[in-house]
Amino acid sequence: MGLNSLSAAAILDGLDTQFVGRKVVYWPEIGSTNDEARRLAGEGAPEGALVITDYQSKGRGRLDRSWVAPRASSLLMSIVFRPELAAHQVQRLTMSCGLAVAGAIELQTSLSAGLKWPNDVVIGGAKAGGILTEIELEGAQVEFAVVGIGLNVNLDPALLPADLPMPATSLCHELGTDVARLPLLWTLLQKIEERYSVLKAGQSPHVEWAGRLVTLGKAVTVSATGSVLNGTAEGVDADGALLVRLADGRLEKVFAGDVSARGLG
Ligand code: BT5
Repeated sequence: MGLNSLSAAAILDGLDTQFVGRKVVYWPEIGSTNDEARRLAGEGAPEGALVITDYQSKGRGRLDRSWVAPRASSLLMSIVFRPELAAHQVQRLTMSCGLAVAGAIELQTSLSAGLKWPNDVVIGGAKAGGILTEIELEGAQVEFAVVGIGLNVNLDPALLPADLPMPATSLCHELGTDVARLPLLWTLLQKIEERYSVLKAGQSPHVEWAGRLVTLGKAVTVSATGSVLNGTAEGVDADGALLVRLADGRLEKVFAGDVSARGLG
């Protein structure tokens, strides 16, 4: 189990990055890694600072939804970034990290990973992970961003609440065998660093990201705060907004919400 046990020393031992994860804080248990990373970022933590844990008592998704993961079953982590992005561009960071998660899964396992707008990692139609990006603003610019990643590695989906809106899965559940978390983490941090460099050079990853989205080209229902749209998911723009073609022919741009393929749940 050596390659499955998390600690700061073990993480640093196999890490092959310049800055992502170079400052690492490991907690056996914490409220939410996003809260702790935000606190550290506010105190001046450098880009790439990583907070990682084996258990969260207050793991969060968007809109105060909870993120549930039995102890040591997952990768639960948050990374501090200081990107030169305007607030409306911050989904670029979520897209980059989503692509990094999908890439790391595919490098470390035989699975194929997809993404679901705006922040889910899916395998075979079920949710295997989620990303929660939170920002602190300085005027209209991002002062810092914290990207939280929850990835179900050796998690038994039967232990999650029964009423999830989308079925859940994990790498282990799909493969039928446990996956060591450290090599997966090392690959993931490396992929995140690579993708972040491209982002910093001013390029949005939206074209590649769109290529991984499982709902594009499908009839979808999009629920945003206070409204529900039915249409066809046609594409995404450079900032990750979903472009939905409505029945009357209009193209609607959706910045935040949840999407489900109609008829498929
Ligand atoms: C997300 O939100 O998917 C983002 C999840 C981010 C979690 C990480 S863990 C490390 C860091 N620290 C935190 O506190 N959070 C981040 P959203 O799209 O809103 O989806 C949340 C919904 O996913 C919940 O309402 C449940 O329905 C479902 N869910 C909860 N736990 C799950 C799990 N382990 N696997 C699959 N689905 C889950």
